[in-house]
Amino acid sequence: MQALAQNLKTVSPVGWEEQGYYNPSDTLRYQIVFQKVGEDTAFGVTIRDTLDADLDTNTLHLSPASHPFTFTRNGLELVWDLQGINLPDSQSNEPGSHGFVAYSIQVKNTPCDQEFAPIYNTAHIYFDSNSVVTTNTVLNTATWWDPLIIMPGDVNTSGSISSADIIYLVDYVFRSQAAPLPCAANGDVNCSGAVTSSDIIYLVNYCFKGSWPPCDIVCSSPMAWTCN
Ligand SMILES: [Ca+2]
Ligand SMILES: [Ca+2]
Repeated sequence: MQALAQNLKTVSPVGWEEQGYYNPSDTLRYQIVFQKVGEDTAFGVTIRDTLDADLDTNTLHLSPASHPFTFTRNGLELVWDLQGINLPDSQSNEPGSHGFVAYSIQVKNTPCDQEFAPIYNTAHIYFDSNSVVTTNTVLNTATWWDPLIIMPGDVNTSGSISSADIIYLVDYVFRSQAAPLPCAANGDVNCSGAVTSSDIIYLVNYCFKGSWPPCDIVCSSPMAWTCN
């Protein structure tokens, strides 16, 4: 069990909630830390990490590691080979028994009206010919439903909901003016899946008659939504 505890996968940002929600424009920074636990030096260490298919390999960037390595990528599988590392074991040299590799990557682009799939990541660490040590699994889920990006009712993406958004929506629905920003979700105030005159009525009722705020999904969030 000690070996498991010393061989970890970490991700930044961790994100919020169990799904690790994060802004899709952010870069995921993964680090794999390893330690030679026990009584023998590890002459070579190999780390294998298979990328989630929803990650964009064009954005893969290797970060500095604790020791020199050679790197190969076979499709989605990343392999760091640290032969000749001569990593001391934890009993003879605890401070020297640690190492890490790291990389950053972004999720594949997805239209902002669609949901992202969860991104799982686990690494496998091989010390010489010993059996594999499998790290913990980290989870991230990109989401456009970051209040900084998607705020139904804030049709013009000004950062707040006001009568200017009603005017913007009227111009779009009846006068074929500019579409809601950054995508239709901000204009789909009643979360029906489309932007129509019903959304204008909904927004008017909210702003001037104290009716329900935009979208149930937003109602259930801890954010306080006001029309100013
Ligand atoms: Ca606005
Ligand atoms: Ca709608």
